[in-house]
Amino acid sequence: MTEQDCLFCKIVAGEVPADVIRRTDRTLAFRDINPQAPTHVLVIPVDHHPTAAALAAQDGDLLAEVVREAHQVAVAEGIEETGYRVVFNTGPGAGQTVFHVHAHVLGGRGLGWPPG
Ligand code: DGP
Repeated sequence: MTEQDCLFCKIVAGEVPADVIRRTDRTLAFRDINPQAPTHVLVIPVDHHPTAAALAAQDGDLLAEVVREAHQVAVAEGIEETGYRVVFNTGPGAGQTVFHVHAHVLGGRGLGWPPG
């Protein structure tokens, strides 16, 4: 399930290059082009779903798989022990700019709270 003109669908299809670090049958993890921390990886479902809320409604198992993969990224990047953050920006007011659901996995530095 892909959507025309979706940047992350194009990354899944290999039409836009990305630094892919992990993949499963249903997910892909690649480095953010504009990293906000020493580790900044995006985990997406291969299929197109616009937001975390939409994915939760349509396929909760797949959303759980995205979160499990976020944890595997943290292990692979060596940030599990020190702590890391998993963020789903949901909606324009929260800063979502790409409407193909993605988990930001951030770590490798101290992370302040509350986020901006
Ligand atoms: P958000 O603002 O939550 O929708 O996050 C979108 C992220 O996607 C943002 O941190 C920057 C990243 N991004 C945008 N374009 C590209 C791209 O072409 N390649 C990669 N790897 N990341 C991108």
